[in-house]
Amino acid sequence: MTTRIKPLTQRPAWKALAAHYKKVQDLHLRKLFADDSKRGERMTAAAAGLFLDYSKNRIVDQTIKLLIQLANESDLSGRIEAMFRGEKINVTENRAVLHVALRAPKGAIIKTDGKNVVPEVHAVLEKMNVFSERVRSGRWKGHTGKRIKNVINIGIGGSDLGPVMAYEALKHYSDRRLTFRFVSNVDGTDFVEATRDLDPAETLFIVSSKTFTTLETMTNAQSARAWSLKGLGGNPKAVAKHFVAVSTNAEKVSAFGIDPANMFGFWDWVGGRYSMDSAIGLSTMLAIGPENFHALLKGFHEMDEHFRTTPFEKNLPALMGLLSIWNNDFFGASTVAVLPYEQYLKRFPAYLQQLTMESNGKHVTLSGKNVDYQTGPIYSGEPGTNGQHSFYQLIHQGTRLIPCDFIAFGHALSPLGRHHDILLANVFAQAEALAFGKTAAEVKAERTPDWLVPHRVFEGNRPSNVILAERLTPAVLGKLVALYEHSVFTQGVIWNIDSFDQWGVELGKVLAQRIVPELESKATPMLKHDSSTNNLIRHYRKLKKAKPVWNPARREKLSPHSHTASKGKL
Ligand code: G6Q
Repeated sequence: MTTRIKPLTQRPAWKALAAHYKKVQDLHLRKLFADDSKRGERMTAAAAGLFLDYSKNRIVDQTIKLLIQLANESDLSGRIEAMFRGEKINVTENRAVLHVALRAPKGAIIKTDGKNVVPEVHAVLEKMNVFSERVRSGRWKGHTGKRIKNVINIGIGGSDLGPVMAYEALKHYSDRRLTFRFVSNVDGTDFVEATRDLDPAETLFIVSSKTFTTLETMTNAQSARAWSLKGLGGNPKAVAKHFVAVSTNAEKVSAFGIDPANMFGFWDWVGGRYSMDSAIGLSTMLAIGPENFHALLKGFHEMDEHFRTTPFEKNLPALMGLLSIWNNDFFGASTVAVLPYEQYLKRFPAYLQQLTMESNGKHVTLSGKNVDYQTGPIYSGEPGTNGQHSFYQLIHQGTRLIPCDFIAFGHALSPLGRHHDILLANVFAQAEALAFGKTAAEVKAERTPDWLVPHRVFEGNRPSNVILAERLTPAVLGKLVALYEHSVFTQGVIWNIDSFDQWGVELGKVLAQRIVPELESKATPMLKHDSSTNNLIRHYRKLKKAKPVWNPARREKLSPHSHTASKGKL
């Protein structure tokens, strides 16, 4: 699959793009728009209810032609088909990459290792439907017979960021009688704050972990178990009513004490950061209900089909991926700002950070050779308009080129007076200001003193995409996530890297396990790290021994974690 494709920088389209870049690099968007009155209408594409305006990128028609030629020379179509066919395109883990099967309709056939995976996907979805209805209707009772009012998802990375993002994004559609919390960090504060005002008798934990071995999640799950049992009289049978698991590891789940009947499975062909639409989305389904969850899946699927079947010049994920390559590899833009003008999408940039950076933060090709070009850019962002009053300054007038993705909607989910028009005016104004800036002549015409003029000049020529949709619904969220998933895939194919492994994450997991006993042992440990790590460990052990400046015993009394024992004593 990879051998007949030339190394990236030797592909004719890459060379042509490099030459083309030299010609167009200094063209200003002001001129490009002035010379072509239809540019803003022409350089757009729409699919599945999403509208993409990419006209404010530093491109001409020839750029798109060459980028598509690059996609063809990189066999993007073949690689898309290979993914949808269930080929093991995650070569370093020898796994298929089938998140697209998670949202395939019931009758679809998607095989890996000769087996159609779609029926299993729908069997798990059905189990999730039934469970969600039981909890949401109050038929599922806790150990003491009380109905569940609080749901806490315990997970980290891919087993957390998707659920948190989806819960926040779709809060408008959620059952407000239920409280949702998400515990990910092994820092005890995360767990303590998430549970401090909750009654264990009304609280259900979802332990979400593909492997069921992740240190943070297992530590939090053990603390949750202790918290539950303490509040429920200590009977281990209570665990069955207050814990469910989402995992691929049935053995570890039952060793933890969770009834396998309360385990929701998924498969090794679902990567953690591609799993929010698998059983990892159980908290999402509990919040918004099965019907809305299925609408979310439909949205994903619609974008999948668009990506699989649409020619690249009209293909939203392919275009976004190719434009990202252009900005990153030719203009040297090392970051991308994701700027949703929708408060409910406040966790979307954090979610995309993992999706994009864990997928494409790679320095070797599929065959293990060092790349001689830049790969995944750094993603960051905040919802607008908040960001405008902080980091946008650097985007407008700093020395770096930061392409922006603006995301906005025709309708507010919380309509309030003039708010939405004002919000949207800001999106359009920002994209306009970034592209066109403000010249010295314009600044002078405002009677600005000469010495102040340079400070008030905006060079402009800052690229951006604007993505518009009617309103943020479960289906639209699915489409947006799939749009970015496939854009990431497109970029990974061009760079010829494995977008689906994460060896960088694995190393940290192993090293931490080694150091834990060195911090906990009573006897002074024999340290065999480098001198800095050894010294830091010794320093920490000293800090641990030092007398606390406040009395933890008193804090313990105040802690709601002992609230069943200490209620009334506060
Ligand atoms: C995602 C990564 C990583 C993973 C977490 C949690 O693609 O693999 O973020 O999701 O490390 O892993 P577990 O689900 O196995 O606990």
